Amino acid sequence: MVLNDQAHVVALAGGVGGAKLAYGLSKVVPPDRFTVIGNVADDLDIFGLHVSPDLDTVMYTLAGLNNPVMGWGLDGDTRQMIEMMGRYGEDVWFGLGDRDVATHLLRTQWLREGQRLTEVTARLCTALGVACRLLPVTDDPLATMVDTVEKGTLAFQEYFVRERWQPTVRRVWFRHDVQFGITPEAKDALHRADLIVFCPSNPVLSIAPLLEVPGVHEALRARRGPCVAVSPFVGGKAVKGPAEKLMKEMGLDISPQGLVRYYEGLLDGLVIDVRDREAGPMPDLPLFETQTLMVTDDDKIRLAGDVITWVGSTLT
Ligand code: FO1
Repeated sequence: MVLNDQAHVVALAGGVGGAKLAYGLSKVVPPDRFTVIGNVADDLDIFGLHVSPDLDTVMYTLAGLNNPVMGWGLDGDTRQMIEMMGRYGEDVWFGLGDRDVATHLLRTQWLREGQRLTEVTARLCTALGVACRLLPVTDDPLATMVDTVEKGTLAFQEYFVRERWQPTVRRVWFRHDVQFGITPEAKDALHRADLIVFCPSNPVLSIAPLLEVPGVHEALRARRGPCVAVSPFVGGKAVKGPAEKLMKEMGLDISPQGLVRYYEGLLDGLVIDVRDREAGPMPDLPLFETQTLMVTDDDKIRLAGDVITWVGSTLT
């Protein structure tokens, strides 16, 4: 790796694409120098449990335990609990695996005992052998809300899972208390970062909620090293999920130039897929073209290594 061996790397991640690059980075950056800051705005309370889907997707992926087909949930998990809920007549649109429930039971119990989500996440990660740090961006309540044409205002998981992201999106906004903010741990990680990477997560649904938290923008603007994004688009299309559909509905430009504009001057460089090298006018900042599709673990590690090497040779 060309980036100095002592460099601290922070990844901003949410969802499956973010977790994949986070996994790759965890294999090329020493664990004591690598931190993932995760989205919590798609958390939900269901059946009395506090579920943090994005933190869990990253945690399971870093632990090598994720379901490789869906990208979220645990590999080999079963659905007996949720089937029994169905027999009781419950509307089980949000699928919790039997072993996955253990994570939510413990998280819920520890939160009720007064531990912060940061502490709870650290305990879960340590138990699963995750050596790097995974930090929720905030310990305060934060919820992504989606205003749709057909179904009115929906909570994030209602839009994403129950309605299978089919309703037309008018606006995405965030519900939170007046007082909310970045955790001291996430703030410290951003301040010490020599490189910040926006993972190829959905810009509106995964990265924007992180940027929304008071303290994050300020920390990014005061960054001491470069901040780069890996585009979530390949050949002008989202690899998975609603990013392309939703951004078009919101009138946002999904080209590399549009992505740089969406991140409002926070980027020092952008990584795009080779298939997007002709995708309209290119932004006026350093660009790195490579294969960004991550199917195998080798793809994730290769992309992470390429990003680190490019930053080290071009931006530092
Ligand atoms: N995604 C689905 O499409 N359907 C589900 O039933 C579902 C359940 C689920 C349970 C736990 C968990 O950690 C994630 C789960 N996800 C499910 C994924 C999740 O909704 C999304 O990946 C993220 O929230 C989007 O970033």
